[in-house]
Amino acid sequence: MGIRFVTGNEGKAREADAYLEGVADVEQVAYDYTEVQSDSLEEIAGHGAQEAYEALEGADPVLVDDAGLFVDALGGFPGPYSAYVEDTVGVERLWRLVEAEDNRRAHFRTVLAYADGERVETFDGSVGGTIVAPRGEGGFGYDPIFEYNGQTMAEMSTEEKNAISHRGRALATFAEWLADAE
Ligand code: ITT
Ligand code: NA
Repeated sequence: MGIRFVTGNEGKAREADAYLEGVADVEQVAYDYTEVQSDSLEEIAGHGAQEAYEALEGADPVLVDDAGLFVDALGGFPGPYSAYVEDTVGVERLWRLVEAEDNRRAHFRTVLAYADGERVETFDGSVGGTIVAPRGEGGFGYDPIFEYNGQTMAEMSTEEKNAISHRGRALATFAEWLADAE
């Protein structure tokens, strides 16, 4: 089956495509859905998926992915503001902010929302790690400063990252659901 991954972020689509190989054909579609004001990633992603499905021509289901980085010492910042903070403050300066803290624990969380015109379903995944000085050339976004088990996510291949990441975990739950739904 074909799935339209609605995102402006190539990295997300690349990871979903690799993960769902043999399960679904992932096509990246750029559509600027409304990000409703909410602290709930489920609500933001669910609304986005429903809106994108209605606005786009075609029958293939859509997936939306709403993610954030939550730093413990910063009260969960940047959280739902992660995209804005990446664009304004930047990844290097976020590291500088966390460098001063004793507790550098953080987690990534993502919510995938699926819409096929009949139903909207959400699947979430998260992973805990440590904020470190930037290392690595792979991945995207905050990957260079997020360390898991001795490696930053930017030092991992797509497959390695998918095996442990928030997105990989959400995609695993989604793939299980899809297999049961078919
Ligand atoms: P779309 O909304 O078009 O999907 P986006 O990049 O704006 O793309 P988000 O709002 O979900 O997506 O992303 C929040 C921020 O978190 C943004 O700065 C991303 O680069 C970053 N991010 C999301 N997933 C990530 C991951 O797996 N690794 C590193 N950074 C990630
Ligand atoms: Na976004």
